[in-house]
Amino acid sequence: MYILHSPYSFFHATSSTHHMTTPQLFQPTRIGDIEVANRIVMAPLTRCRADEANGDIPGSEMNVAYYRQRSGAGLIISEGTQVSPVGKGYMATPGIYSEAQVEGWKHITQAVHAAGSKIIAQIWHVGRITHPDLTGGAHPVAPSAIQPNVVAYTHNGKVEIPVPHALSTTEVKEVVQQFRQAAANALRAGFDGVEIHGANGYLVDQFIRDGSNHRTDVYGGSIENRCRFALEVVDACVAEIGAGRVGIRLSPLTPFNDVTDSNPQAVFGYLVNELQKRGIAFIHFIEGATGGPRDLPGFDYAAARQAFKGTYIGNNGYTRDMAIDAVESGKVDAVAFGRWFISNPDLVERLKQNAPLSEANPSTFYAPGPVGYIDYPPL
Ligand code: 8OZ
Repeated sequence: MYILHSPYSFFHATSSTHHMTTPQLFQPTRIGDIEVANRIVMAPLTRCRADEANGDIPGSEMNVAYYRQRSGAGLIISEGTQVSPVGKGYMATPGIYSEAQVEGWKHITQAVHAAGSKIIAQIWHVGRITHPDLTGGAHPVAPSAIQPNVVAYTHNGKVEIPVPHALSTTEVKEVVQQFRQAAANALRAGFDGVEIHGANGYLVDQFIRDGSNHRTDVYGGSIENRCRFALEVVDACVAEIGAGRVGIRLSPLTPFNDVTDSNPQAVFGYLVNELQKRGIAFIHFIEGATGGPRDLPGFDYAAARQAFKGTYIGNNGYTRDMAIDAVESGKVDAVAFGRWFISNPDLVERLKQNAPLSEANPSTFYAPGPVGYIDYPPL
């Protein structure tokens, strides 16, 4: 056979003796209403490079270049974007509550779409994990007035986090509306949907867990009550943009940001069942400790995968082989990579080719400027 490159001869060559299959990880699918080119997700990554002086605005040329470079991902989940000024917990993280922020995000979503990928906004409220130096002077808020054993990093250096103000029942409802507005803003900014940040010890997680929620109103006490805030946020986003464009990130076992729960299986098991009833697009699980060991006891991810019929996105320390196997075996529908996407803008191509991966430099994770942000070379 000498017409080596005709599709016909290629078809015969592959379908007869050497049948080569592309792992499902690299094949298209749907995540809710969103069609994606592959099952590799870029995890949300705080990079602290928004325009803070002008109001926490994203969308500089550098920000656009960063996301465009990573558009090989089937789906990009944006860095956490705060739903209000007091929901901000780190320097120079972008917001999604002002018109200028919405305009800024448009530059990013347009660039990602032009490059053939999809992008959703991770909508975020840090709750007690902040300091007035980061919020324009506003006092941190939380389910209960319990100080976390965590420090904040501000322009004045490392500072102690104060005892937070416990939100009143009325104030909780106002925060739900801020998430709803953030979902509306995300669609106006050109995002394909939202991921509610329900993980890593921030506000939603602080409500879920009994270590940080000692409330005696309808938002505290029983498992149903502790999940009420998360589910009201989900319902508000679903009402605003539709269930097929809403997902949530959960980390049932993480100790990150000083969160604890006496029975993660019970509370997160209930939450997963309730999320299934609502038909949301996906649950994004950080399996184990965020950025740490995966094999912690106390939550059955396989049971959650069975209970939830939407897309299951797995995350935390996946290698190429783990990701391919997890999708092939049906343990997960998609895999999110965080750290590897920092230092390998063309991560999907490298995984396809089984090419070596570059290591990220942690000293540039949250530092301003282009170094360690847009200067990692592709293959
Ligand atoms: C690391 C540094 C700053 C923020 C998270 C949003 O843990 C974060 C975060 C992580 O989800």
